[in-house]
Amino acid sequence: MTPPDGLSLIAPPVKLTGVETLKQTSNRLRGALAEELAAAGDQVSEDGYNLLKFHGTYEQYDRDSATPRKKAGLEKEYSFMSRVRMPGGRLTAAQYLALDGLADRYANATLRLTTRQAIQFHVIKKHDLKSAIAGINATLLTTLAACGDVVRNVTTSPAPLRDVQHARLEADARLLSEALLPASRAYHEIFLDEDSSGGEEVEPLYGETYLPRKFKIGIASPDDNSIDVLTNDLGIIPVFDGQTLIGYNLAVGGGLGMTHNRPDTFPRMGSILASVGPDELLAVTKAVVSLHREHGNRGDRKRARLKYVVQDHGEAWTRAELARLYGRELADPLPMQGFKIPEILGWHAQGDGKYWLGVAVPSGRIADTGSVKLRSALREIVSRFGADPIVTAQQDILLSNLDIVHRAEIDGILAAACVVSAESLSPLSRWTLACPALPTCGLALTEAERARGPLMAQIEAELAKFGLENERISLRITGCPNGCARSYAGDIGLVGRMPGFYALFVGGDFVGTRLSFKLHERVAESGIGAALAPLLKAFASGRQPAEEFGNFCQRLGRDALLELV
Ligand code: SRM
Ligand code: SF4
Repeated sequence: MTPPDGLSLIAPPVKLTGVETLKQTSNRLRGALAEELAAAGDQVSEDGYNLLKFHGTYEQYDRDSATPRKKAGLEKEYSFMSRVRMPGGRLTAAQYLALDGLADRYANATLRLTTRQAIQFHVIKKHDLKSAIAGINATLLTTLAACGDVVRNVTTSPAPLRDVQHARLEADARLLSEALLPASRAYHEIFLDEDSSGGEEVEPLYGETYLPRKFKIGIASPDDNSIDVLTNDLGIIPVFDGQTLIGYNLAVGGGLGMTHNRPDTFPRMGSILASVGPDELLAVTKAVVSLHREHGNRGDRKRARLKYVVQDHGEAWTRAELARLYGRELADPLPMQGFKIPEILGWHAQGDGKYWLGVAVPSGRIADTGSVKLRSALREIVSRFGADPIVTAQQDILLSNLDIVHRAEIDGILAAACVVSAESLSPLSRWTLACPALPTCGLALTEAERARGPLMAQIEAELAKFGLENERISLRITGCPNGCARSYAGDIGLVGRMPGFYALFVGGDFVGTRLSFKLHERVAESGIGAALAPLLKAFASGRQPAEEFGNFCQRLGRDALLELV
């Protein structure tokens, strides 16, 4: 097997962005981070901010208090968000309990499950950051490369079904996640006090400027596309004949972020370009990463993702160039079944005598809030019954490896904590994602997580009017166009446009194979239900048998939908 070509093929860009120069001059991501973290004060420098991302951490500030504090002549309240890299969202009970403890000790007493099966800590103070990260590493987890211009946390279908197919998904996610970590020991030196050997360090895959931008990998069985595999830079779809793996289909160039008023930026679903055999996954993945490394735009970070390489050069070129980097011909995509998304919340048999319980976590925020003691209930179940948690890309949690004899007791713990059971969730609530947005996200234009409840309530009221309250519809809410809750996939997308206003997207599909389109540029937060009402009314009366809402909107198209309004 020929490895990807060396770094000599990187074409010198016309004008590098500042981040490119920083990467190159940072001594493999070290910069002055160690000194900055040890220094007084609650902030790091701009270079420190950019380098910290590679180590899984963002500097943030409290957006709620920023304006009043400014008026009072005070500095913003700075803190840090750290993201734990967990391939496929898999954790042991002991790891979960350790993270839960760290949330009290160093963060804001919440654990935030992400849309990429990771866990985030918010509001870590600078003087606690090193201890928090050391604590995470003590559980044999890491924040390394959870953010930054590298391969991020690898996602995969979450259900802990104990069969050959699911074992393969998990093993592949772990393999790729581990193999594609940066080689630099900077993280271990800065956060874990590892002695520097002083030897020369090479980054065989990334080179000294790493990737032009983040790179995301998802691996999905067609039976469960809850990770939206086609929205990844590289989507991998294993194809089985019975229990035998015959190969992997490769979807290249997916990604969702876009920038308002930059029509040359857009969401894109990955193109299923080729397939490889069962033993070729790691080598071909390195080739796709190299494709990004060599051809991604290093002069414009807004247009630096692999999706623009694929879109600009075309699929035929991409496949040929990928084959060149891979060093051999690529096979055509294998025939595969259509994508599905099964229900995995509630109780399910794993197939090995054990059970898992899927628990809904609104916006992925594990917290004790008012009468709902979700965090305490999960802690009790994990510690008493040894459940190994799995974070889903729908921001929920699966408690695996449970004995069915404990079912009544576990259900009782959740009920006593006022946690809504899977059976009692409204279908809209079941399938709604919202990004963190305010107050932590520096890029948020509107609320998302905090507006999830009120926005859902508006839409549910309209659904009820048309007898659609039991309809399976996915809703994704983001506070800006970056699409962190995958707002351009799924049935309905609400995308923060300006404070109090959302762009309304419809016409994607529930199983994540098609992008939605923008129906309205700006809808006031209080008018979302009203904006959807005519569409829901027409859907209730004019849908085809078994037609889903997104497919209905797609069939009618934007102009016809606007006429309904
Ligand atoms: Fe994201 C930036 C949160 C999944 C596209 N994302 C951010 C930052 C770090 C804001 C920033 O750069 O300052 C957000 C931190 C907010 C906070 O307070 O925590 C943030 N993104 C999230 C999470 C936590 C949302 C969630 O509700 O769970 C997800 C963490 C995933 C993880 O564990 O790694 C998250 N982000 C996504 C996804 C969805 C996915 O990957 O499945 C996307 C769309 C797919 C894609 O990448 O195109 C996404 N995030 C972005 C972008 C736009 C990137 C682009 O190239 O267009 C940004 C902005 C950027 O990178 O400059 C961004
Ligand atoms: Fe922040 Fe925008 Fe991502 Fe929401 S979609 S977390 S507002 S970057």
